[in-house]
Order: sequence, then structure tokens, then C-alpha cells
Amino acid sequence: MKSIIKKIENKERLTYEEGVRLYELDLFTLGTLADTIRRDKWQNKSFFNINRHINPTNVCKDVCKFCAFSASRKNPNQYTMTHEEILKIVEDATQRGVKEVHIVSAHNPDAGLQWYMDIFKKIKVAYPDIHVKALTAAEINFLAQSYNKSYDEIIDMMIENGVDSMPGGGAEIFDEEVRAFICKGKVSSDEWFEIHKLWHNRGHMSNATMLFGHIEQKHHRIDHMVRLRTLQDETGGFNTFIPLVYQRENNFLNVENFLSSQEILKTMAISRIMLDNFPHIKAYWVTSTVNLALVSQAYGADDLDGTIERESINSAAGANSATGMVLDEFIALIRNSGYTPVERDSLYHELNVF
Ligand code: V47
Repeated sequence: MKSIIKKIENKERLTYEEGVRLYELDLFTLGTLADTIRRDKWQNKSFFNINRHINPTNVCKDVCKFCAFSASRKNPNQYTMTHEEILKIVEDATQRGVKEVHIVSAHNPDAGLQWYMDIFKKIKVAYPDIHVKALTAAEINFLAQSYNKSYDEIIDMMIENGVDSMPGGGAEIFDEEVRAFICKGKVSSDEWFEIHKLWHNRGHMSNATMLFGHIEQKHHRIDHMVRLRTLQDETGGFNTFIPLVYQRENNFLNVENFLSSQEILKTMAISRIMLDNFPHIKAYWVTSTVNLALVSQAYGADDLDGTIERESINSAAGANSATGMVLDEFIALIRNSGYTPVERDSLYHELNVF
């Protein structure tokens, strides 16, 4: 173990095997190692943005076992927003200073390709300064398959219609066996990577998530991180890694044991250590709780996502995030936890230091 710690202190890259062993370290040691890396990169800064999540439809042809958000066509709670409804949300949001809309939908077989694409153009025409972060690799794969298009063609359409960056969703866990159990039929791991690589090769940035705390084991998380690190070496197109804590309500995975805070913090710290080529690690308060996201700042995380305003995917599964965070409160929480709140834009340019 000593040689692994020495390697981290010397800023040397860890192998997959060494990464798996990191979970044997105590929380304090892991935190100290991750915090040193975080402070080297970002000192005392904690980044956030003023953003609005929009989930325009929950009708989904896929049946991921962990998902509480999707509604089959028989579900009485299904919804699909009109473009007018979405534009109204964006209009209201811009009046509150929102600078990014994060748009993620389910895989709705009835909505049509143009329904997915036109909304981006309408938003960009009406609000040219707003950053549109939209379409996960899972959605791109769904659109390509449903409308007989290549990934390149869908990406062309995204760029033409004004999508600025891609969110990190749909990654779940890359291990093929776990993936087959939790989300069979959805974008495969290889396809997820192919799509992000194509997007990066066009000069655009994206994020990467990892859904953990369900049936996966620790070594699957390290495998997930190492696969991401490999693509990042090649393209440099990832901004942020976001470990998403699995929420267990209203879904079909039936996981009995919830992760301990200690294991969540260890995973945060281990991602900071393993993903040496990722600029940012995000503690997504929606799935970790606000309190643990604040503590995560001392375990490698330098980004707390944003105010969000409304969130439907994780709140459907039990997260306390349906109505977002009030900006002043968010800033005060970061400051009172000992960090410098820095409002960023979607590509991490600093806008305001509080
Ligand atoms: O891919 C679904 C996850 C993701 C559950 O790029 C669940 O900045 C926990 O990707 N428990 C969508 N998670 C959200 C997402 C995201 C979030 C925040 C920031 C960014 C970014 C991206 O939500 C899905 C899936 O992994 N999810 N169900 C659940 N029960």
C-alpha cells in the first residue's frame, strides 16, 4: 500500500489493480490524497453554474431497471412537453439569470426526430447567449437507430441546431455484464464511447457520469474510470466526471442496502485520484444530498453542479431535488463550508468569484 501512496504523492498514474486496492485505504488518507490533487488544480475554488434542467418527455421505449423517471406508453403519468412549454420555461429561467439549459429526455418513440432537434434551434434563436447542454449518448443512439441515421449525421444535426455540449448521462456502469442486467437494450459501452469520441473530434466538450451504489462491485467502478481515462488521453474532450449515487425508490432494481456516506466519499476521492486527466470532479448534490456534496469538497470534488431549478429524473427515484436550490443559499453554503464559490459558465470560464 505504501508504494501506491508514494505513486499518488509523486503524481504517477495508478493502474486498474492499484485503483481497486485504493478502497482498502482509510477515508482520512484517501481524502488527504485527493484534496492535495484538488488544491493543486483549483486551490480553494468550488465551481457552480446557474442552470436549469429540463426533461421534456418521460415516455421511453427502454426499460432500465434503475430508472424511476421513464413512463411506458401505458403509464397514466406520461408527459411530453410542447416546444411552446419548453420555450416558456427557458424564457422564465433567463429572467432569473440562468445561463445554461441542461436538456435530457427519455427515448420517446412517438415524438419524432424533429421534435428533439427543433427545440434546440428555437431556444438558440430566441436566446443566443444561453448554453444548450443536451442529448446524452443514450439519446443519440436511440435517435440514430430509430431514424436510420449514423451517429455522425445526428451529431451534424445537433451542431446545426445549436447544441453546445453533451451531458454525461447514459454511462451507468460500463462493465458489460452489469450493464446487461441493469439496462439491457440501451446504448452499449462501446457505442457510448464512440459517440463521445465523435463529439470530441468535432471540437466539442462533454461530461461523463457513473451510476454507483446498486449491484456493481468496487472493481467495476475502477474499470469504469480507467475506460474514461483512456478516451480522455486520446481526445481531451471531457470536462467533468460525475459519480451519481443510485436512488432506490420506485424502480425495479430492488437494492436493499444504501451506500454509506463513507463509501460515497471514498468513491469521490478515488475518482479524483484515478482520473488524473479530468479537469473537474462534480459532487452532484441531487444524488449525494447537499450536505455530503459540501463535504465532498474536501474529498476531491471541485464542482457542485448548479441551482438546477427543477429536476425530474433523480427526484422520481427519491432524491430531494425536485425544486432546485436558491442561488444565495447555494453560495452561502459553499462559503460557510470553507470554500470560495466561483460561478462558472458551462465550459468552466470563471464569471463571478464570491
Ligand atoms: O444517465 C437514472 C441517472 C442520469 C437514477 O453532464 C439515476 O453535467 C440515480 O446524466 N438513481 C441522468 N441516478 C443525469 C445525468 C447528469 C446529471 C447531472 C449533471 C450531468 C452533467 C449529467 O441519471 C442517467 C442515470 O445514470 N439515473 N435513474 C437513479 N435511480
